[in-house]
Amino acid sequence: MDKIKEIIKEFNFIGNFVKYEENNQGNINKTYIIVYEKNNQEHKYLLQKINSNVFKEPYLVMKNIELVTNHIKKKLEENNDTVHKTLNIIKTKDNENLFTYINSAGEKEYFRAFDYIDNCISYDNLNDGNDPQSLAYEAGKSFGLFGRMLNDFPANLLGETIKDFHNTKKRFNDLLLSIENKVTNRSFEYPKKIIDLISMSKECSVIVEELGKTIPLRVTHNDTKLNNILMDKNNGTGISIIDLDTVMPGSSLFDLGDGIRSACSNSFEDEKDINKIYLNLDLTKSYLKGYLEEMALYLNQNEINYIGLSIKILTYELALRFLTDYINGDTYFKIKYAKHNADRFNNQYILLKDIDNKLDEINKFVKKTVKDIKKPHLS
Ligand code: GN1
Ligand code: MG
Repeated sequence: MDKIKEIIKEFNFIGNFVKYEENNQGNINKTYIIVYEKNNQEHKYLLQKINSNVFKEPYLVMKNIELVTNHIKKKLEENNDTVHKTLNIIKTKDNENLFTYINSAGEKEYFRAFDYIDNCISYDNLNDGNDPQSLAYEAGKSFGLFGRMLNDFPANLLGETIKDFHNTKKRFNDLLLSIENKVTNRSFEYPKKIIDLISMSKECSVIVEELGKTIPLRVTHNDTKLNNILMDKNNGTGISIIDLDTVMPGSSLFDLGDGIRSACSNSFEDEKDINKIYLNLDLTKSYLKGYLEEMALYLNQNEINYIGLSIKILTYELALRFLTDYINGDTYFKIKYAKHNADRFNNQYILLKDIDNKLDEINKFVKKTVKDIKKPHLS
């Protein structure tokens, strides 16, 4: 029998199996949409094979997700919030969060399932939507709400699913190692850009240096790409945050910086037309407004002061990661063509330079917005 059909049988899906199809979004895990039917009603599920090359402890990933989604469910209930949703894990028939499949090579493959959240859409780029400004606001608000709902969740209950995930200093050292190790000779393609990246490494280590000191450790998502938000197909409201594999202790600045990098950069990560690659300031302001409306009252002054810089740092970090993977011979990110990681690197680099020129304006906007939000609460 077809392997996926065999695996589907291991989960507590309700009704009769109709069909499944592969979904190609995401750079890491493999995803399938599963359709079941009961009493003439369709019910969809999501089945995912966890990339265990990236996530070395799949059970820890699922434990974190279970804890965090239970907490969010409780918050939504307390607030009588029926609009927002969170992931709902479908257990296996053995009541486990994961099914382990042993493949023909004798290796373990880890599968998990969730309810499919219907009537939603996720965007790779805000310009794909009808009203990019309000979508940017909703995107910021969605991750802000996520942060706010987890504000009282003790970070020490969660394990680190990928060690040093946003350790920008370590990411920088990894780049130097890849150049030294010479699995390929690809570093010779970018001598000037590499020197430039080296010159920025100190400035871009600020969050890592201050984390747990002047920047508090919180429960954060850590992969706040635009397409990790499900939005209502009809009115664009942010409904749910997905892809919770990297939820772990971190900084609010990782989430906000990466969110703006991803949502407001005006183009796809592998855009071919380099004229389209820049940070769209209007979208950035809408995103920030949405985020800060939810989170401003919870952030400390240092977190607020570093917001502009965090967009630069997270873009720098991803530029390092794409380049490192390219030099290492494309072992981490899924690629669709030979120079995919090279294109992704070049784009993040262009974006980085553009963000640098816009930091003053972003910082001014943050200051004013936070002041406006806090004002009514002072009286
Ligand atoms: C990966 O899984 P996906 O596509 O949402 C990566 C992120 C990167 C992103 C860049 C676990 O995210 O850190 O920012 O690609 N996730 C992991 O596209 O490495
Ligand atoms: Mg991911």
